[in-house]
Amino acid sequence: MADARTDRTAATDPTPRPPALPGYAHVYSGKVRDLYAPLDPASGAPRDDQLLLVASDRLSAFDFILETPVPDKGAVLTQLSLWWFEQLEDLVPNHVVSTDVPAEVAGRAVLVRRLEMLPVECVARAYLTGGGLREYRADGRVSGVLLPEGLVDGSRLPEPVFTPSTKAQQGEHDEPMPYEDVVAAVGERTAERARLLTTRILARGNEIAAERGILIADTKVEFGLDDDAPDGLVLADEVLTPDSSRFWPADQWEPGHTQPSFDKEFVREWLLSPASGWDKASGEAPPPMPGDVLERTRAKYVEAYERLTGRTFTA
Ligand code: PZK
Repeated sequence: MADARTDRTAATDPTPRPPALPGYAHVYSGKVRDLYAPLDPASGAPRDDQLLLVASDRLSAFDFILETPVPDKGAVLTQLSLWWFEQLEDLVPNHVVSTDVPAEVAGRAVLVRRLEMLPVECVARAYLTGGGLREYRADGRVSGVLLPEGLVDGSRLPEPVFTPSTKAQQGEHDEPMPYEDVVAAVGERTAERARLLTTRILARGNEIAAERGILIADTKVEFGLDDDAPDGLVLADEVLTPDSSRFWPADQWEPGHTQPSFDKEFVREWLLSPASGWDKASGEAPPPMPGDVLERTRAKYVEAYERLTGRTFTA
């Protein structure tokens, strides 16, 4: 996946770490998001049935968290994810409880049902690139699924393919996970349901996005278990955002080479250009983003939200 990787964060990390939120206990932080548990007002103890998912404005590129936050990125991705949950409601129930959250994180946090998460990254691919392309070049298959001959970087697949991966520890990259291992981990019924739902979510996402000039090459979703859900699976985390998916501009789609990223094109182009003064191979943290690169990058996130949802983004 585009960013299902670990970031080498500089030893002197200037990124503000998760803010204290009155009424919440910090549980965990990922690369760009923070997880809290609401405190029970009566006992002061963390609730065990809910979580607060907070999206920051941090951006990762080439496995680094850039020190310059992108204003409103967290809110744009949160609002986009909420919109997708609605579009997918007839396919799968979701974990959202409420968007009534503390003012400090308004617009970029969601209160969710705490679920028992599947120990699998559920990935589907609609276009061939990245790790999927490497697998195809080795043996004509992705995640065990035989594909037609002659596909190249960026080719559209006949239909979305489920390519699950392991949930890597912080500091590690996800590894492809054979479907049999998913079955062994969660059982045949749940594995089959996760496969079907993940590919349907990507297919539905592309039906909607294609009309708006965006291709969704691949995506990663997370499911939780819930005995009360019709099929036992509940869609969790964020869904069909540029952080969990590869978004490509449809008008520039041209199989045969690496496709430009809808959201990170300007950052990557600047980082690789002499203008940044940064050497990707150096292992050093990238320098702060110049104002124009920052503004153009912010505009791409807002554009993705507005094109997909047909709504105007208001911070
Ligand atoms: C859960 N993550 C990933 C997200 C982070 C890490 N509904 C849920 N129930 C239980 N656990 C999770 C969820 C969800 N969603 C999600 N890890 C656990 C994650 C945001 C910030 F630091």
